[in-house]
Amino acid sequence: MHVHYRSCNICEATCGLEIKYDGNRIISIRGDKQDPLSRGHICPKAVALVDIYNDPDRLRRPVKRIKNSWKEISWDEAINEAAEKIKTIQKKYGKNSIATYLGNPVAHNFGTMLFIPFLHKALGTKQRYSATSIDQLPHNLAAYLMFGHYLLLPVPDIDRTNFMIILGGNPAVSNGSIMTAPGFVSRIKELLKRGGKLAVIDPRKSETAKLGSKHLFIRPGTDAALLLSMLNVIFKENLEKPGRLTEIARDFETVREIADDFPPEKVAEFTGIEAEEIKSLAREFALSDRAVIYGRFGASTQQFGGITQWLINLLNIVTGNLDREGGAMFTLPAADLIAMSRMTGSKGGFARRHSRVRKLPEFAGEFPVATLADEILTPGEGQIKGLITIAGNPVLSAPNGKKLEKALESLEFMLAIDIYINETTRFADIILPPATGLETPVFEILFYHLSVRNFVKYSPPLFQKNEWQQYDWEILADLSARISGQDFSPQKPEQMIDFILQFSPYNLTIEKLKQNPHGKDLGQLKPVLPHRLMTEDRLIHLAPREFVSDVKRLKNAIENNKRDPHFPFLLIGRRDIRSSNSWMHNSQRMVKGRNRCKALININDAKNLEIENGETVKIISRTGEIEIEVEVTEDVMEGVISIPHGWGHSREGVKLRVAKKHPGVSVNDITDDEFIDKLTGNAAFSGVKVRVEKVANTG
Ligand SMILES: Nc1nc2c(c(=O)[nH]1)N[C@H]1C(S)=C(S)[C@@H](COP(=O)(O)OP(=O)(O)OC[C@H]3O[C@@H](n4cnc5c(=O)[nH]c(N)nc54)[C@H](O)[C@@H]3O)O[C@H]1N2
Ligand SMILES: Nc1nc2c(c(=O)[nH]1)N[C@H]1C(S)=C(S)[C@@H](COP(=O)(O)OP(=O)(O)OC[C@H]3O[C@@H](n4cnc5c(=O)[nH]c(N)nc54)[C@H](O)[C@@H]3O)O[C@H]1N2
Ligand code: SF4
Ligand SMILES: [Mo]
Repeated sequence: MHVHYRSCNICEATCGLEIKYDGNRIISIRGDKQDPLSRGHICPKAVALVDIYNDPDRLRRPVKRIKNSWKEISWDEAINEAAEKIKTIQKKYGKNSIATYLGNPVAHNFGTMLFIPFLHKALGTKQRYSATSIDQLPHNLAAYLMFGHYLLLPVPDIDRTNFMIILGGNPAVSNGSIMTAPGFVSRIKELLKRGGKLAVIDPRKSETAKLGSKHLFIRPGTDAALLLSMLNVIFKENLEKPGRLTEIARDFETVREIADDFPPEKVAEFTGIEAEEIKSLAREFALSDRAVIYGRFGASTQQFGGITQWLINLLNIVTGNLDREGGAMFTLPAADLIAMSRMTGSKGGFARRHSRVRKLPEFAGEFPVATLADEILTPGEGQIKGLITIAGNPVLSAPNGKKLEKALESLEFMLAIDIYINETTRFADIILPPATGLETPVFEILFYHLSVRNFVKYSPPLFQKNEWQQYDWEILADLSARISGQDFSPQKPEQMIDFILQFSPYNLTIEKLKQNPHGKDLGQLKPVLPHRLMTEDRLIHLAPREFVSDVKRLKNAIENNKRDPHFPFLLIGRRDIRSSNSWMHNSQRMVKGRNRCKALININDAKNLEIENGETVKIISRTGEIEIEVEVTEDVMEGVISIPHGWGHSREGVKLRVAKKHPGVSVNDITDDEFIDKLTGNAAFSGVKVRVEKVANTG
């Protein structure tokens, strides 16, 4: 029996694992107590890594679709045919006729991340999409416009704070996002034990809210109004204390003027939070010596996601909590993409061009996923004719999945680099399946930028891939070379990491990291401003015009606030500890037991509609309808429905035997591709208007 140590790369927590194995049989997977960051924490998904390793439905060789069946073909034939099809389409319709979509697991595989630029270079297409714009684009835009780099994302210093406010995040289940804090629950328990407080603002009394000292229900999509009125109180009562940030930030006066317009009384009805509650929250926050506001998914994927993330940063700044112990801090990672970009210049960039059909702004070279279907379905110069998806399942993850399905069906060619034949990849002509999970090395380069301590770890593969398997990066290298006729002759991903490691002061190499199988703690977060700022004037920009001018839209929404009689409910999402977005439901131990794909409805709403717990109802929106079991609860706000995403595996042609037995329904069949944050183009999943109807003859 042997022991292998590695990081789990399923979610952003990057927990250390201790894996006992014999040959290629896994004996146990436990938390690695010697990992200095995760200290032994893991969640049930880590164990499912074995199921993915052994999954008979996982593709191991390339497949080609011939009508409705799939045929295994050789790597050479598959990549060659894909490259030829792509070249033919680009020759006929132009470079932009091929689009790419990158899904979430790309961010957890350094080889994939480092080699995607080669594919984009080979393709020369401006039609680029990723899960960013159905997730954290507002965070990236706020970082870019305020601090000068899309990765300068402040992280809550959770281990040293005394007061944490969480808006739109449920780290007790998600294990944290833009906050690599494995073992979040124990970290919060430590905060409470040292006399600190946690306040959660969420339309649902979530698992995280239940841990906290205070929970306030908020109407979905109204966080920006709450935050502006908190600023209003802080300025009015002279509670601002930016301290040393005064010298390194500009435009304080503009912020004060904007906030002046938003007294708590004006936003109380809109947000559903009483003016007195807002005042006391603002006071408590401003008067705490170490406090941090942290907003995540629910505060980002909504109509006002962009300004919400801006306002969260502002609140941390005016109270002096940015770049300070116990506040919102920046990391100094060992593989520092921010430092490296001083050389490469890739800091971000916003609205340098707009999408063809709906004129939505580009961010960092990508257009919003909410308009991908339009770009495929709308004829004309520049129409997308071919698509490459890499580790993405947008049929289940993008808004209005049904429309996207129609779009995918109409493509002349689709290539998927993926491990499964799922809801999205079943439309592909060719699927190229990489080695994955325990067969890959792990170096969570992005998440070391977002970690609550400076930390780094390299884990080699546990199992060597077979000689006929390829890594994602090898597929990308081969495909790029065959498309461009040019060998980018890149180094291996590990060599590229060695190069990036030189931009930090830690003097590390992959070889040195291999000597630290539990990872290397690089210490608590330290103040790094102003020298880490990437704005041209090396100042924090408190009032970027993009945000300032978007405040008007919020003001209008507050003034015209009324319930839509046809769609009186607002939809929100939630996560389950045993799911990872859409793709882990083919593991029996992740799906067994109770049905997890349910709609939560408030007890009073259920009474009014004469709906009972466990009943199946119809939920209808502008874009479609689904039938789903309801759970009646006091934990969700009145007028709100909560449904998890990533389900809906009963679609024809999906080759996931376990998942098909626990299919659930896809909430993105009723979310709306036209309901977006108009500033950033990010999808608005929170606050989609729906109505609930009884289904005839349920019994
Ligand atoms: N309504 C609603 N919609 C949402 C969300 C929500 O909360 N509510 N959440 C949003 C968020 S935060 C995100 S990040 C997106 C996720 O959106 P996506 O990234 O599009 O969806 P995933 O379900 O993560 O799909 C991952 C895909 O990668 C494949 N895969 C897994 N491992 C590998 C690998 O090693 N290599 C390759 N090549 N492929 C692999 C899987 O088979 C699957 O097809 O969904 C978003 N959509
Ligand atoms: N178990 C598990 N863990 C995961 C994932 C998973 O699928 N499963 N996915 C991973 C990914 S890709 C991501 S991005 C992260 C996301 O991780 P988190 O950011 O923690 O996101 P969620 O768990 O979806 O929690 C969002 C919370 O926002 C609330 N909310 C909804 N709308 C609003 C609103 O308008 N205002 C406010 N204030 N709150 C609102 C919801 O009720 C919910 O409690 O999780 C990651 N971790
Ligand atoms: S919390 Fe995330 S990183 Fe940790 S074991 Fe679970 S899935 Fe893996
Ligand atoms: Mo995400």
